Amino acid sequence: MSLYERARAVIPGGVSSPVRSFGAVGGEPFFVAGAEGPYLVATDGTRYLDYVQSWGASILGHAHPALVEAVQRAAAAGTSYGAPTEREVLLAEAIRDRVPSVEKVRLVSSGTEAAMTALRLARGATGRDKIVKFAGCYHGHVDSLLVAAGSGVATFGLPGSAGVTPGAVADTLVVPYNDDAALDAVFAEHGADIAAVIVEPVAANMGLVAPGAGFLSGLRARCDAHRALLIFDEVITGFRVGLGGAQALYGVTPDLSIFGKVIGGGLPLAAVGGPGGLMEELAPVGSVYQAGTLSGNPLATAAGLAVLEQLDDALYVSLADRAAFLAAGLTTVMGEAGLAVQVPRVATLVGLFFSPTPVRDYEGAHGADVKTHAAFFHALLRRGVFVAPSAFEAVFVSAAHGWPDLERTVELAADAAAEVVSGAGPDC
Ligand code: KE4
Repeated sequence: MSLYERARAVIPGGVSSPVRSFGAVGGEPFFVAGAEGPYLVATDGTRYLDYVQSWGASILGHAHPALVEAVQRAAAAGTSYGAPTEREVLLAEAIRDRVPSVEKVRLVSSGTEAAMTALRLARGATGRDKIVKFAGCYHGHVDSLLVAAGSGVATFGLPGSAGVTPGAVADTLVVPYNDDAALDAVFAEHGADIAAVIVEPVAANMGLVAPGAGFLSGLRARCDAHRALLIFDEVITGFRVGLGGAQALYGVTPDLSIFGKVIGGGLPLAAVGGPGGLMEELAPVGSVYQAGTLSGNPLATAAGLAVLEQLDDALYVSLADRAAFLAAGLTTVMGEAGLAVQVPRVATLVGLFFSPTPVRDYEGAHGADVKTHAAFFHALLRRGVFVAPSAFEAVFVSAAHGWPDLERTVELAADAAAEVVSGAGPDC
């Protein structure tokens, strides 16, 4: 019996998160035995150049020595206390010191928890019920946000999810990303009832879709005009596109921010941050309840601090240069092979759409050729390069991806593209 068969005998789909199942691209997922730097090592010994990087968490690459040492040292002193520790203070201070809009931080264990907390906080602070989200943006599997979400749901084309009740989404308004007119209409009709707008300031769960010129500043202005709160979901962009996240990159200040992935160094840690007055609406100071047994976990805070200590402007410049090289290389070799692709880039984030035209929203993303994307995914995988097993994710370059790795990736992409065009690859 294969490991995958054993896994499916005891875990739904054999995976702990749906996108890992390769359901969107076909074939069986490989299982990871270990990882180092830019590489994953599968249980069969195959080494893959990894551009998933735990969905963006491993910005330094896998098993960075400083991170490993910090977690090992923390583990030797216990794994969880259920009592406050200095490292939670240090990590909260490190986030505050890097993100001007953040005066106070609540640590949680996942991006979903952070999104859920931010929504409840916005509703509690404003006394309003409605939340606006954007089609194609994914904020975790919060019941009220699983409506035309991106990532797993978008990949499987589910309009929402079974098990989410009409009541759970009754106060959720969904508008197309980059659509100012739709936003104006929803504010015109519901403005007085809107507690908050939650947005991925750079969408990375419908593939990579950048905010159009003025989109984020327009969102800020509309929220101000209607006294709604603006929540930036920076679970991917936070500490990824730059030290201050997308809010620094675009110069737009949200009322609340949520972070994850990078700040946990691959351990379960996420955060909600914002102005002190607003954040103190949270229990135990305020009346908005929120809690978590493992929140601020001592291993996760050790990992997060170890990562943040390594992140400086020079690293982001270098990361953006590598992302730019990869984006340009893919654009060239895929075009030369005769594939119609869009390879958007936002700072250190790269996307890949099999589309003749640029993608600006969820509808455009779903107009892309997911069949060719799947064929290309497998052609790359056979050549030892692992990108997201979904057309609706981003490509993550880490600080461990050296120039030779990137050059090799472009060469292999050219070969994979030629195979896809020739139709010579095996069916998956
Ligand atoms: P988690 O609950 O999975 O830690 O975070 C949810 C989340 C929130 N906000 C954004 C912008 C996110 O991208 C995510 C989760 N990202 C996906 C991949 N794009 C996680 C991968 C998975 O679901 O396995």
